[in-house]
Amino acid sequence: MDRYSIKMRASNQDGGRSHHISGAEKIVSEEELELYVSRLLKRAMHHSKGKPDFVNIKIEAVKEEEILHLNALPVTTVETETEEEGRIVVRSYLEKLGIVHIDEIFSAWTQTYSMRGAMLLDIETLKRLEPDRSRGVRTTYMDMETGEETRRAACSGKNHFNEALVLATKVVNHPAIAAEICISDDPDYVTGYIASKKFGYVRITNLKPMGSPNGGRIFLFRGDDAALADCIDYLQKKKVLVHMPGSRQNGPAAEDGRKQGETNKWNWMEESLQEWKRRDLYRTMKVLDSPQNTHVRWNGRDMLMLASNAYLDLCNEERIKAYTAKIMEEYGTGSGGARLTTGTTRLHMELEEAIARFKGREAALVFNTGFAANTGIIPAVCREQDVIFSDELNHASIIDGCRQAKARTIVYRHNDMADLEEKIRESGCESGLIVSDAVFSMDGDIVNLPGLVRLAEKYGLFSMIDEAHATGVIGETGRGCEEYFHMEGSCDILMGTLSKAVGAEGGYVCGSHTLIEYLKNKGRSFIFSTALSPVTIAAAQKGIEILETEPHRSRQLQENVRWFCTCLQKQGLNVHSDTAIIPIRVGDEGKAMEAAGRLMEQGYFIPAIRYPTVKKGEAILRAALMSSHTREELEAAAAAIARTIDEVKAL
Ligand code: WAQ
Ligand code: MG
Repeated sequence: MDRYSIKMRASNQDGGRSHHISGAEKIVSEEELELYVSRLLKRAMHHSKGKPDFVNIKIEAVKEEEILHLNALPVTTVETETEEEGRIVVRSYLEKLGIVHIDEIFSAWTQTYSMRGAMLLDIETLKRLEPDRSRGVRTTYMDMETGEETRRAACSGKNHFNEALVLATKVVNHPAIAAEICISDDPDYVTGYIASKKFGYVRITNLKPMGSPNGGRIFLFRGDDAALADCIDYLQKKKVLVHMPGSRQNGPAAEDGRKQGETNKWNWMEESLQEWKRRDLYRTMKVLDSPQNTHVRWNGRDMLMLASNAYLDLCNEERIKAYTAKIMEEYGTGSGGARLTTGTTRLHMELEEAIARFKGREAALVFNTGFAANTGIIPAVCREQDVIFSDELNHASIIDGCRQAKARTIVYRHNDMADLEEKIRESGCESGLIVSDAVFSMDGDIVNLPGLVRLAEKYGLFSMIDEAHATGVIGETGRGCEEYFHMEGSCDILMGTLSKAVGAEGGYVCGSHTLIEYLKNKGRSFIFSTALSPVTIAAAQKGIEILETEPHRSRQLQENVRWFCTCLQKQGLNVHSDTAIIPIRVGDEGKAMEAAGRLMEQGYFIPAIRYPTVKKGEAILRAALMSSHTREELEAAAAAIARTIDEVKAL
């Protein structure tokens, strides 16, 4: 079967200067030829950059035996939040490929912006090898070979991902190309990639700032003159069909729909994500290759962890691991059922007794997560006639618990007891709940427990605090908020997590027998979840035991916080905290992101927190400490943080 290569190029010749609008190419069968010519024409005529006054469509016959068939490179995605992070990823791959002049490659980058083709760079001599330097070398004669669905989608508009995967597959299949790095020209498209035969096509979700039109490609070349001639010939002339894996489930089809405004049920989702990216609010994950410790491995680098909730460094504790391994031998891995059916083991009961004892309460109940605890407890204990009073900075799980409850919710100003009392009075309620974080998760400040409990008692309301960031952290022996205020036993509902200081997983609530029995029967997230596995429960048991028997860990953590705050203050930063969460004010969202990115580059894992998590224009770097950080580590980190904040403020 013979095929045809079609190349379309649309431009505007207005005013004598040719201005590129869009271009595309396909390799299709004879039967498909007319169809694709008209589709490419349609694409040329309906481009967001405007209507072209010159469209060139070139059609050439291609013999089957001329075609090189290649399998598409395997694709992996690395989520990054900033350009700096993205570059760290590129750097780590270049290192893994044995490429040495990485800084020089990065600095060549800006020269590619104005080019229509790619830079061909010799990785040994750093010489540019393109025959025409202002244009660059262009790869052509390539297309994907796949099901009709994907092709149809791919032809209806520019599909960055599919087109790039085809191009990269062709490029890195030449033996003299060690790798290709690429960033799009499209100002809204911040995903780029590094491709190599060895590691495949690695998408990096952020390689440039949103809104930047600066894109380019570098083909990294290693070889002699003969290889060079062959390489250029291959890139420009060899006909390549790339066999794509899977079908349109890959996602790109949805993106086409978005670009072309076609009817596509995924459209709104894609659009919403794009919008989120434009507003600098897009969230991504950082993938670690190590246990949660003061030092973690991220993208092949050792990072000082200043963001973990593993406050007492118990996620990788030898005694916990040994005990858990033994329990896994005895009890296996899964629980097989909800707590009220088949999922309760002796360990579950023992853990609940241990939590109740540790917190000085009659009973406790374990939920699968802290989130599940809050969304289970609040709707259960609040009836239709009740009113919930909730601090404006409460954690999302409390907010969702309030939303799920039949009761009305009234939000009071952060930790403001006068406002709370006024709102209780105004509501005229006779029963209900006051609920607050014990330690607020973003600012690291502590609830006014004396004030809260006093108002609860005065107005006959339940009091509830969420000790996620308090347990193991505050109080002389790490028992949390009540111990901190010397108010043991004063709160009606004590909720917390097993996933932070305790080093395991899960949420809990403790209180009276009545409360716990009621929640066992009415807490929907408790009733309708499969129980945590015996392994997780065992880890939590050992974790609680260590909290009880080794209170010096909490004291060391508190000591670390004082030391770190002092170091930051010496550097001129106005920082204070009584908990393990230390907010360092930056202000501007962009600058906070930039600072976090630069700190990542220096080996410090510390996130920027921005709107909507904190108020607009009040972005922070949020440090979280562990008991096992050393003074030296914290001192060096404080210096780096202060220096970096100065740098970004001067930008
Ligand atoms: N040959 C060589 N270089 C090219 C070619 C080509 N055929 N086409 C474009 N370039 C160069 C040129 O310098 C452009 O300025 C630059 O690449 C970027 O081109 O997995 O859209 O078409 O989602 O803007 C990456 C997709 C999209 C990442 C890349 O590039 C993903 C993209 P653009
Ligand atoms: Mg460019």
